Amino acid sequence: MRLFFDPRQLDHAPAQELHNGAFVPYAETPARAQALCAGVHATESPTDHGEAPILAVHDAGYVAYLKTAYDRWLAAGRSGDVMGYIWPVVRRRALDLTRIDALAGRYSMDSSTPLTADSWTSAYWSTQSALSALDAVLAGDRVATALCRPPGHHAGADYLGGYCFINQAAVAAQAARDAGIARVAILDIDYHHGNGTQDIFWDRGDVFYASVHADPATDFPFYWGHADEVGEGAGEGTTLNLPLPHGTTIAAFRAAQATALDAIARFDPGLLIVSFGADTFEGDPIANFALKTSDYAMLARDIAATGLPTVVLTEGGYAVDNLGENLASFLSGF
Ligand code: SP5
Ligand code: ZN
Repeated sequence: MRLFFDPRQLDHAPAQELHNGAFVPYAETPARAQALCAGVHATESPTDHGEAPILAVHDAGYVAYLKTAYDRWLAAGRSGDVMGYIWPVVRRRALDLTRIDALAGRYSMDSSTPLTADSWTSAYWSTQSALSALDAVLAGDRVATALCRPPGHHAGADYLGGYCFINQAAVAAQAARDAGIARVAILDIDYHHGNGTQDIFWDRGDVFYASVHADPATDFPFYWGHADEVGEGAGEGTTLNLPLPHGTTIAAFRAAQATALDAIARFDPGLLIVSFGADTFEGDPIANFALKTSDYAMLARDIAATGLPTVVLTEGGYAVDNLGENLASFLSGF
């Protein structure tokens, strides 16, 4: 199986995130990418598809923000990483925002995703890896994988959050649509709900989003991922949320994934994109499911049994010492 990764994906390294009222070490570390690479034998560098596939999903003002925010932060006399402190929760409308703090709030959803001098570059190459994996599958490979770090599924069309800046799954899905695939399905099995992916395709009937995740009643991102969220307009019925309780083990997770795969099969897509998070692992330091390393191979075998051409993209997974073997187990199932 072809695997894509670019060393520039290592550069993004925020120092701290604000969580539970305190600054704590940033969980989404470069060491995660090294662990992902260590879990597979060899990776190849992605080809550069430019910014157009990113701009096909993300707001132009948001992309400009990602590229310029750190310089604006320095110009404002700041040091350290860019973080907002005020969010437009109600009066969210087109304003000519110039101050970095106004922009940081406008283009983010949380306080746990600092932006550094390297965030754009790392997220850009993470996205190019995803697009290169898509190319491999469009060229006839049955499955291909991108080691996407930083991850993407919490990033919306015009906001960052949840350690995510560019939504690789969404960019790949849109690129597949633009390559002529009429219907694309995204299966998200990260521990957290992929609010950004859901938002981007919320009112679209051509991209199915199915997610198995920790119940947002107890877990980040809280405001998305409840079972009654099914999409709207042309997208009504093409969003499927399957929240599960703390302590979930493979039996319940696998059954929920089977429900998602059944719905995806009825949608009859030409391509499947898997947002794979290993933060469902029993040893994950920021999550509360109890999957074991060998469970990931079983989940992948169930996915492979659909027979769909599949692009695997990595999302979360913070038990760094186990991340490589969890990825290896998952990929072995294909
Ligand atoms: C891609 C992904 O899995 N994003 C998850 C974002 C969750 N952020 C909220 C939880 C933050 C917990 N941070 C603890 C840091 C300890 N060093
Ligand atoms: Zn996650």
